[in-house]
Amino acid sequence: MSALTTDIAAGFDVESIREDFPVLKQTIHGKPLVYLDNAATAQKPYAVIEAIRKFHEVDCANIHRGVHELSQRSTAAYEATRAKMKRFLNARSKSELIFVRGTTEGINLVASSWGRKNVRDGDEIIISAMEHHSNIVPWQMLCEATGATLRVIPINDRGELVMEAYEKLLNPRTKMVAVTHVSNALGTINPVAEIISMAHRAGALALIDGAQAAPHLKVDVIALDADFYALSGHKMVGPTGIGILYGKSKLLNAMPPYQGGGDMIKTVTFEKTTYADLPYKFEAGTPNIAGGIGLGAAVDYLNNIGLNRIAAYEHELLVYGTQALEQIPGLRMIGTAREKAAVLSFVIEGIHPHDIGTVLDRMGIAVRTGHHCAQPVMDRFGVPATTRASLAFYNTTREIDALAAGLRKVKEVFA
Ligand code: 7TS
Repeated sequence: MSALTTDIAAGFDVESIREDFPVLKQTIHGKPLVYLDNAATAQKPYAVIEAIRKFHEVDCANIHRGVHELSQRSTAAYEATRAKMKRFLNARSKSELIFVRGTTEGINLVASSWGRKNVRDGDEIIISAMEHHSNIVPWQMLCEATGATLRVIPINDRGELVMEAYEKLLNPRTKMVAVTHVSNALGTINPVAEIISMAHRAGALALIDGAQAAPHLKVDVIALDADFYALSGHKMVGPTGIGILYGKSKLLNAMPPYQGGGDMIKTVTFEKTTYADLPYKFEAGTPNIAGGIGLGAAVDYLNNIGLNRIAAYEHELLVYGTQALEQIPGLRMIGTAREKAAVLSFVIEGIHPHDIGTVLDRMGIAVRTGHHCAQPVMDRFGVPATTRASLAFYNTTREIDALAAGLRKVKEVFA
């Protein structure tokens, strides 16, 4: 069975943590649910569910506008999350944290607002070959609109960025380097501090897609010196429809608004509108208030366990899972980076991933199959799709054993 050896992971009481997640207590097709699709979205603890319920039951009002008690309570709870996110990411100021729908909207905000102002014909944007579509398409759209060129850092057979190739791509025309911190399809943890400092030396800015990093490892935007950092609440045990874009205030201040509307203005006349200060300049309209409050509860929950302990425990799961799956004949792991988060993406010779996923589902095991919104990664490894088990801190070695047994069964079915 499991051998949880590291000091930090030892004493990690996963069984009591699981008690906090009601969704995990059910059976699917008569079998205990084994939820291994955490990179798509994480499950929510009672603390998050309760915070959202309390908002709707007790405090519900619009924010930033009422003198009445309920509006003041809602505003305080919503803005408390901004303060929590400031500490969570170690930003310098709350005003550097913009509430967005998620990572996708955060990246689109930068590509659209910063991009249209700063990128011209002949400029270059660098991304990598392991990006999620949400860190490819917004930059492609910017390039189409401006005449800039998209350049792509290649990846090696393990699924790591080829840093020498990145060095060669950088030049005085490079305006932005946008890469993922952790790959959703491969699990690779990229050396983002180095990537950012190389971008800065070339005179470019750097945006980091933190969708898969923020739930699994300690992020410090000052230590990284990231110019922009985007994340999604729903992947870090918070609700859907809420996320954070961090940006350095001097950059955000110089950017035009992304959307116009209520809450983002100082004064409006038909002749001229003046915009609100940060962060509100980028927050037009009534936001996802319940989601923002739920995200605050999620961050408290993660902090109570501790990101370093989460990372250590999940690493133990990764090692255990890699060993378990590698013993299955015909299974090929896609993504074997030396620095890796707990993502097990693989193909089995002769069996389509969708068939694997369907048979596993009948056993109560939830995995994702397909291209994981990272089609260029599939092309790079010459596969149409993979099966992906993505782990979280509430998963257990017992569940990995169930996955391995399930895969043996899949092989029998399709033998
Ligand atoms: N970037 C990365 C690295 C991601 O993994 C995802 C979502 C996104 C951006 C987009 O996040 P959103 O919250 O704005 O949708 N990744 C996945 C996945 O791996 N399976 O489903 C969604």
